[in-house]
Amino acid sequence: MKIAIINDTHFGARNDSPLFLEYFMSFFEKQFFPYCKEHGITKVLHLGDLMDRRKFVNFQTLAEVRKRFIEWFETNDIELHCILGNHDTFFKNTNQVNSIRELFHDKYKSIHLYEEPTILEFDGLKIAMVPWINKENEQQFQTFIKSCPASIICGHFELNGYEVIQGINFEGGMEDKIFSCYDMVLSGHFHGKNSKKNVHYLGTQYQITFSDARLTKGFHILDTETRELEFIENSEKIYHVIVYNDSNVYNDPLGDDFSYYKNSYVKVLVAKKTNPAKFDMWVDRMVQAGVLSLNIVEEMLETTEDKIDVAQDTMSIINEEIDKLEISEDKGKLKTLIHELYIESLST
Ligand SMILES: [Mn+2]
Repeated sequence: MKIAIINDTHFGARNDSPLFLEYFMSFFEKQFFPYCKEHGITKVLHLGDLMDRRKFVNFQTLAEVRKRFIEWFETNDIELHCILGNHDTFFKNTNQVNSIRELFHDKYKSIHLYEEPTILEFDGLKIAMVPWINKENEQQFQTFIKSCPASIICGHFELNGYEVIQGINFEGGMEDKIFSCYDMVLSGHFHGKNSKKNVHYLGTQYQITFSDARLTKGFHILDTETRELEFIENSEKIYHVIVYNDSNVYNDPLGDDFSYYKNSYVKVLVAKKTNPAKFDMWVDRMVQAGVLSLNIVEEMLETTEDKIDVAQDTMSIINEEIDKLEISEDKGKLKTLIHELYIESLST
C-alpha cells in the first residue's frame, strides 16, 4: 500500500492572503489530488500545521479550505490522518484547544485527529503518530516512545541541530538520539526538506516565504511494503529569483513568455546592465505580465571586488557575511535573530 504524506500546509498564511491560498490550492487540485487518484491512494498523513493561525480563523480562508481541501477527502472517501502542529494549538503549553478539533474533527468522517501519541497500522506496518510536544504532554511522550512497537514515527518535532531555515540549524529542542531505535522518523515543523541519519524533515509542499525561493518543494509517498520514501516534486513557484544579464536575459528557457510570472513575487538581481533602455523594456513587460511584486536589486553591480554570488537569496548572503565576522558572540544565535527580523519584515 502507498500512503501520501503532507505537512505544514499553513492554510491562511501570509495574513490570509487569497493569492497564497490560491497557489496552495492549485497544488492540491492540479498535482496532489490527481496523483492520489491516479495511484489509488486512499490514506494521507498530515504531519501538523494544517492551518496557519493559532488563535482565530478567517472565514473566507476556512470556506476555501473546507470546500476545496477537506471536502475532497470526504467526497472521495480518502482518509486524512492528522497530528497537531504548533500552529494548530491555541495555547503553547497544552494541545487541548486546537483548530483541527474545533473546525473539522467530528464533522467529517474522513478526518482523523490524534491529540495523543497513537499507533496506526497500515498493511501490517505500524506507524506512530505523535502530536506537538509541549509541557503538558512531554512526560506522556517520553513514556510512549520507550515502549512504542512502531518502526516509523511521525511527528511535528523540534530537534536540535536540524536546518530551521536554509543555512541555519535550530539550537535547542530535543536530541535526535531519542529516536535512534526507529527505522524512520518523519517530521513536519521545519519548512525546508532536510535529512540526517534516520530523521527526515519533509519540508512544505510549496513556497510560503521568500526563504523557500531556492528550496525544492513537494510531497512524499511511503510504500508500506518496501518502506521506501519517494519524493514527488512540485515545481510550481510563487517566488522567483531572476539574474538579469543584458547579454543572456532573452536566452532564458522561457523565452519571451513572461506570463509564467503572473501572480508571483519576482526578485531581479541585476548582474549586468549595459543597455538601460533594454532593461526598462524588460521590466515593463514583466509588470504587464501581472507580477504581484517586482523587487529589483541593483546594488550588486558595485560589489565586484567581493565576488558575491548574485544568484543567492538575501538570507544566504547575510549568513555568509556573519560567518566572515571575527566576533566572540554566538554566530548561530545572531543568524537566528536576524532571520526572525527578516521574516517579520516580510510578513507585515
Ligand atoms: Mn510549520
